Order: sequence, then structure tokens, then C-alpha cells
Amino acid sequence: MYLCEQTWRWFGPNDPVSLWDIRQAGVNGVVTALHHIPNGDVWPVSEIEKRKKELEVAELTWSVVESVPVHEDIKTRRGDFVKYIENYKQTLINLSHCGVKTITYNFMPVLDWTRTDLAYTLEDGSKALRFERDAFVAFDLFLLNREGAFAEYTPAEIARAEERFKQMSQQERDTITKNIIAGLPGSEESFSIEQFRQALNVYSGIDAHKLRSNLILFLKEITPVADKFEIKLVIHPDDPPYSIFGLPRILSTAEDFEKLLKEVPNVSNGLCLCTGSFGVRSDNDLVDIMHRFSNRINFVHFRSTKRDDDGSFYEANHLEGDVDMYKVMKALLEIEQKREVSIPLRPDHGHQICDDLTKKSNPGYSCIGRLRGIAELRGLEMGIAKSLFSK
Ligand code: DNO
Repeated sequence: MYLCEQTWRWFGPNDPVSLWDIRQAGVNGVVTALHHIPNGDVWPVSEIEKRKKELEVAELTWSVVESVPVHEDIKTRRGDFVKYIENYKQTLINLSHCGVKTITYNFMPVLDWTRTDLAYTLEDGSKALRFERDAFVAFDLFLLNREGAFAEYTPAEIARAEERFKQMSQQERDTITKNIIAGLPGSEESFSIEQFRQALNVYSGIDAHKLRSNLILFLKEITPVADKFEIKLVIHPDDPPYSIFGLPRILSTAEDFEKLLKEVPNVSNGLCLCTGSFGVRSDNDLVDIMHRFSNRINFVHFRSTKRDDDGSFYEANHLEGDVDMYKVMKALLEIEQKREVSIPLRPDHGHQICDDLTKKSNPGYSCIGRLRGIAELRGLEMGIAKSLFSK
């Protein structure tokens, strides 16, 4: 019987959650990255080995890299993109030499994942991450003052955002600004308002078609290397899965990934199925995505979101919200039996609960909240696996 490989994200030595905490969560595999290496530089073998040794102290192994960031010059195919693609290839080779073979990346322009509220209080007193559409539009229109932004929203959205903006204290305005542009964990980029405006401007001539073709050109260069070294590249979907700030988004639906496969059928071209990111769209059928790309899914983020009617959502407990975790887990286990592999999964994000509420942690990456998540998922997995597959 093939079960998932249980993993946990760790941000390196500065992560308030220790490696022993991770061991005690009942996990063996770690998802980590060399966050201290500037975006675009080659990851040297010595640094990769050093990280592996750090993990070994707690008898943990490096299962998945999340992420090797893709430099903005590669996404825009400007500036030093040729050099950065070569560096990317070398990083893949170095990781492979060290036995680290599953590599996550994303192709979201300028910003990685985005939330407006990092401490949304739920009824039971726990805190969750939230994307509030009105607050987001208010930021875009009245704090960022992005050129052309008014034309992208409906009159009703503008009116609601105006109202929302008026109600905000200066402190709330500052917090929203920071939440959106100062960089969430793992995003590797952080901007001031002025830098952010400039970064957006770089995309003025780049629509979804162009961005997609830049991604395809990038994949055509790196997948032969990945194939040769038996690396699994897994692209992380857009979060949230639609355009923000007028920027193109090209990995928000199953069709988006299908387009990549059509152009780049190489075996290393895979998907990180993030149920929380895809799940924000009601037109994404997660079980269908799971089966449709069964040979391409090589990493899974389990997380559930609860949608509002207006495009807002908050992160729910792992077994609640809009994602049917039972069906998703069942589909994943079926794929694993068919492929005869264990696919790494991690509990993506968690609430701040119990002692998390009084401690400092990376937003979304508290210890006890994620422990609740992995414990629930592990129980779900065992229940399904034993009832369906044990002889
Ligand atoms: C959020 C994460 C993202 C993700 C990267 C993948 O918690 O899912 O930071 O790791 O976008 O490249």
C-alpha cells in the first residue's frame, strides 16, 4: 500500500518552529529552500549540503525544495534572463547531485501569494489568513493609486472599496499595505510602494499570452536538464487564482496547466497541486484536476478555503471550507496505488491556535495550527487507505 510522504515546510535556521518540533509532529520529510541566497544566484553544492546536514541532526530529510525562485528577468524575458536561466539549470544540477529531486517554483508576476489580513479572528478565537476583496480594491485604488486601476473594477466594486477605505484607520491602512507588498513567507521579494509601482510598470507590455510564452520558453530550456537528472519540477498555481493589479496570471485553472503540457510534454514538467489556491475558484474541480494530471502531480499542498460571494476568502480548518478533503485524499491515494509511488504532501498553512496565539511565527506557518492540520490529514489518509486498499 502506498501512503503519502508526510512533509512540513521549514524556513531555515530563523524559523521559530524548530526541527525537533517537526519531528514531534510525526513528519520525516522537510520542505525548505535556501532563502538566504539572492534570487537568481546559483545554489552552491556546499550550501545545499549544509542544509541537508542541519536536517539530519533531527533525523529529517530534505524531500522537496520550495521554491527555487524564478527571477523577474526570466518572467519578463528582459535584462539578464539568459544568465538567470543558466543559473537556474546549474541550481537544478547541484540539487540533483545532492539527491534533492523535487523542485517547486511559480510564475506569478511581481508578487507571490497575497493576503490582506494575516490575523482574521474566527468564532473560536483562532486566527486565520484572509483575502478581503473590498480591502484589496481599496488598497489598489486609494493607497497604491495605480494608474488605470479604476477601469478594471465595476462601479459597485469601486463604491464598496471607497466605503471600506473611509472606515479604515491609518493603522489598518499601513497594515494592509505591509501585508500586500512587504512579502509573505517564501515570497523572496519585498517592496516599498514606489518600488512596487515600478515593478508593476515592467509588465505594461506583457499580457497573459506573452507571459505564458515566456514560461514555455523557460520550461523548454530547463526541462531537458531536469529530465536528464531525474528531477521533478512542480509549478505552484497562482494564489489567488485570478489576475490582480492588472497583472497576467497563467496558472489558475486546469486548462492553464494543460496548455503547458501541450507545449512541453517532458516528464519533468509537473504540478504542485495546491488545493487551497485552485480551490478559491468554484470552477476548479480538484478531484478532476487530480485524475486528469495523475502522472504529473508530484507534490500536494492540502489547504481549504472558504469563499464569499465577492471573491473574498479565508483559510478554513483543513477538513472544513469549500474543499472536499475526503474526495481529494481518496483521489490522491488512488493515484499513488496506480503509479506505485508515495507523493509528498504538506499541510499548507494553519491557524494560530492555543500557544501559537502568544508566539511569533511566520504568517500561515504556526506550529500547533499546522500540527492540527497534519494530524487530521493523516487520520483521514489512514482511514481511507485501510478501508480501500488493505488486503
Ligand atoms: C504559500 C505558498 C507559496 C508557495 C510558492 C511556491 O504559503 O504556498 O509561498 O510556496 O508560491 O513557489
